[in-house]
Amino acid sequence: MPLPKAELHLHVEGTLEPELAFELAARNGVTLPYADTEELRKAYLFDDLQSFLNLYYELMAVLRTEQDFADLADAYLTRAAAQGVRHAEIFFDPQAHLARGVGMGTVVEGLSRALSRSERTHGVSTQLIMCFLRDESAESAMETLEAARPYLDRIVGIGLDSAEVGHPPAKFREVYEAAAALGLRRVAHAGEEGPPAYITEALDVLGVERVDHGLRCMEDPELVERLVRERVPLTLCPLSNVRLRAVDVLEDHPLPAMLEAGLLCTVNSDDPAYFGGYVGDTFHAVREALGLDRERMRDLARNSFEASFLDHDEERRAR
Ligand code: ES4
Ligand code: ZN
Repeated sequence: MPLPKAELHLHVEGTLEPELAFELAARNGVTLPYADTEELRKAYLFDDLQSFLNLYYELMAVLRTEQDFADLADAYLTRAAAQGVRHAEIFFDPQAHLARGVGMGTVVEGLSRALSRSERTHGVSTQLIMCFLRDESAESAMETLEAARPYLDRIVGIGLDSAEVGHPPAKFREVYEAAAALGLRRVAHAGEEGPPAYITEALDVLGVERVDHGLRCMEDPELVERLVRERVPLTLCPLSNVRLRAVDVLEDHPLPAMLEAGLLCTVNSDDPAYFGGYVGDTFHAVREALGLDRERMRDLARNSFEASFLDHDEERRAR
């Protein structure tokens, strides 16, 4: 039996497996510039965050209807449930869809179709986190928040993702303030490719309560001390870090040192179709590569519930 766990860093568009990409392409009359799933799978090799993002955005062209988004989410939930996930806080990137003429309603209603029955069909509770693309403008983020207003009963919080370097958190101060005023929870990617100062800025300027990745905090001992003291959760994605070359090999991942430092670390899959594993596969890989014992693996599973947006009663039911 896999350890029961929560997944807190998962981009639903990053769960698009080549097989489903071709199925949706055929259904929607979209032509992909790849002969078959094998050729597409070979394109899932990246040098860095940007080369991954280029393919990630290109393949989204196959997602057009509510049913496409429902099928995508349902395929993820099926795999996640099989790997012990009991609760998933799922990112989506509305701007990438709005830019292609796919409306906010199509995306949210489609995802909700799968998410609303997930507890019953998969035993997985779910929440949705709407991410802003940090390489788009602050005005665009604000317009996106406006477009989401009719759907906020389905959205627990906001996040910030896409190309990090050159797009510091402070660029999004206003939209984060507006989201906070609407009662939304706040997280942001920081310290994946960007410097430790972006982590500090996400905490101080955006008021995030959880940091996505946060890997590069290890370069700043004072920041580590603060994250430990304030018990700020980090949603680490070790397989993503290897595939996007933030670390050379999994054996070099700082996760053991981060746990040793007392950081509230969680382990997540990020974009599992692209990075070689869902969250159970990721737990298995870090245990093998980093020699973590059973107790450390249990800590990681426990941390995932503590770092989630579930309240204590919900947490107890999900574990
Ligand atoms: C992402 Cl790994 C990663 N980093 C930043 N933005 C993203 N969007 C999807 N995956
Ligand atoms: Zn991510």
